[in-house]
Amino acid sequence: MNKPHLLNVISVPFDLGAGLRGASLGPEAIIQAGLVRRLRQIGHVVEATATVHTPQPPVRRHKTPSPAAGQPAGGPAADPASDAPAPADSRLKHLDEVTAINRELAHHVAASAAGGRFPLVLGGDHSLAIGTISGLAQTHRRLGVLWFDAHSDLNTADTSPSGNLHGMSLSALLGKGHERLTRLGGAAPKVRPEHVVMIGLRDLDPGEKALIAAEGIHCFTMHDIDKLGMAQVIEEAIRIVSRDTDGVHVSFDIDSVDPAEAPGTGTPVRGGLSYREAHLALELLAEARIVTSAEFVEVNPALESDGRTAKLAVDLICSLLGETIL
Ligand code: 4U7
Ligand code: MN
Ligand code: MN
Ligand code: MN
Repeated sequence: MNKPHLLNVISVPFDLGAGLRGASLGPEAIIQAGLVRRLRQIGHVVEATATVHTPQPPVRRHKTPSPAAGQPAGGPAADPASDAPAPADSRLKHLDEVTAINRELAHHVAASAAGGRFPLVLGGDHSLAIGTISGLAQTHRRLGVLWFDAHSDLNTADTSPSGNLHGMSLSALLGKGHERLTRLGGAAPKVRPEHVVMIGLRDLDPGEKALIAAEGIHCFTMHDIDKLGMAQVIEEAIRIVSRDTDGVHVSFDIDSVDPAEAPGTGTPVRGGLSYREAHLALELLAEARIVTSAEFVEVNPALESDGRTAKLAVDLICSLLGETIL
C-alpha cells in the first residue's frame, strides 16, 4: 500500500451552486456509507472530520437609519471594509452564498495542506472546487489538476446557459469570470491551463469549447477513452499533470460516471465512465503516488432511493487512496 496518509475529511453540505437542491446531503450520505471505517482499514489516519457551513450573513450596515417599516430596504449596503468590491451579477445565481462558503472552505483546505495533511473534500456541488483549489494554491504554486466530469465547468456569466455557478468553477480557477470568484483566497489564476487535464467530457457548451481551444486545455473526452482505453488515457494524464507541478489534485464530479452506476446526481449525461473505468483510473493514480488532495462532488441522495451513488463515491475514494483488490 501507499504510505498511510494523515487525512482531513472536510464535509461541505452546500448546493446553491447547482440548479437542483439535494447535493447538500451528499457528505452525510458518503460518511453514512462507511467512508471513515474503510479509510482506516486501508491504514490511513483519519483526523478530525470538519464540516464547513455557510457563515452567518454579515449584518448590513446602513449609512442612514434603517428604513421605516414597510419600506423597501434597497440592495445590500456597500461595505467599504469588505474585500469583495465587485457587485453581484444577476446571471450568477447565489453568488454571495457561493463566495461565502468557498472562502470558508479555502481556509480549511489551506490549513490542512500547510499542515502536511491530505485534504479530502466531500461536496456538495462542484462550485466548491473554487474554495478547495484556492486553498490548495496557497501552498501549491504549480498545482496539477485532474478534472473528472461529464462537463468542463468552463462557463462564465457571458456563456452560461443556466447561471448556475457549478458550471463556472474551473473557468474561475483559471482566472476567467467574476473577480469575486477568480480572486477568492488569493490572486488569479489559481491553476495554469497547461497543468489541467479533463477526463470523461461529453456535454460542453459552445463558449466552453471556445475556451478549451483558446487556452489549449488537455481533454480526454469519452470518445478518446473509448478509442484509447482508460489505462492509456491515465498514463498520458499523469505525465501531463506531473510535468513541472508541485502537487496533484483530483476533482471528481460523480456525473463523470455513467448514470446507470451514478443516478443520484443533478446533471446526469448518458454515455459516461463505466464502474470499472472509473475505478481503474483512480487505482492507477494510487499506484503512481502523485495525488496530494481530492474532492468528490455532485452526489445528490435526494434523486435516488437506494443510496447507490454515495456507496459508489466511497468505493471510488478508497480506490484513489490505495485500496486494492488483493
Ligand atoms: B457540473 C451546464 F448548461 N454546462 O453551465 C451549465 F449544461 O458541476 C451544466 O459539471 C453544468 O455538474 C454542470 O449549467 C455543472 C449546462
Ligand atoms: Mn462539474
Ligand atoms: Mn458535471
Ligand atoms: Mn452536476
